[in-house]
Amino acid sequence: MTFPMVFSKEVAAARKAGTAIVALESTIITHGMPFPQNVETARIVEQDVRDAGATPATIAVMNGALHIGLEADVLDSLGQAQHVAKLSRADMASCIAMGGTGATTVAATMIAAQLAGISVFATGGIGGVHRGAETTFDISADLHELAQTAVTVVAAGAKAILDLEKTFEVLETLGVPVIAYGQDSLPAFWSATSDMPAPLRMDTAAQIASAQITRTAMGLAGGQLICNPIPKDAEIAADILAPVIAQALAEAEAQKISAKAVTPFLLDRIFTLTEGRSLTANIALVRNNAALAAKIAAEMVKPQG
Ligand code: PSU
Ligand code: MN
Repeated sequence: MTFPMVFSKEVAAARKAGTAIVALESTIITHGMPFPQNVETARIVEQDVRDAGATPATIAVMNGALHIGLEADVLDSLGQAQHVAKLSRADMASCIAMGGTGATTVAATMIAAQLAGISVFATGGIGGVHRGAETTFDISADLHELAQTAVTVVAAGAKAILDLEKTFEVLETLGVPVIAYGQDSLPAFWSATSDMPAPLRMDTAAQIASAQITRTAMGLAGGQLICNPIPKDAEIAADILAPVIAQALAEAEAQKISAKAVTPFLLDRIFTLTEGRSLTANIALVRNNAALAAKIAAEMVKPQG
């Protein structure tokens, strides 16, 4: 028994040649950004990966097949589709079995990347521990995935709508290396820095690749989270965002938004409340992450000494 896995032309060629590939998720396209910026961004990010010397593999489930790399027309239709499922570890297999279509979250994209032999993945921000998780228990499956699937995830930290302290505590408990790129503090998604010291710091793509390879060689399961700060000229200061996030959270609570709907609801409200500035920053940070991921992927495919 197997399941359908479809590679885009460029990903198939890169696999054959053994060159660097970077996985990209699709929930950010369907649930994280409005149309048409979502499709435009997805395309630009794919080009950023190419420009930095790797092949992009945007991942999604289309009509029951796991797609590793989306042809341009498929990406277009996914970006405009309504009511696409948001797939995590819990629901990816059932979506494939039922012939469905769904976008992959960080957790599901990591699983798909590993199945396809891709070891580096770029996104915006991972899911994490939601504020108020002590009563709702809303903790993203992304965290457990990092603990068990050997894929290096490049993000701008966890989304600042979350309880960042609790998110990093859980990652520590799960044994996930959290590595800040080029600075001592953890970035906070829309803001480049925070007052949280980074557990680990690395300054080169080669160091990051070597750490993942060493981890796997030691028999340690799981990946690593690379926290790459948003470029300074694109950041939104944390004190400007704090009241906006607070308002979005209050609205989510008043409207009893729960489960998978929480993150998309908050991102959409913050987009409106910042008059689009949050989206501009989000696009800048994803592009920055794609470029770093491509460099790490290039290091990963070099013969290791
Ligand atoms: N990063 C972004 N925008 C997003 C997401 C990440 O810049 O929309 C998505 C990712 O797919 C991540 C998901 O896995 O949000 C987390 O959702 P949840 O909190 O329901 O686990
Ligand atoms: Mn959740």
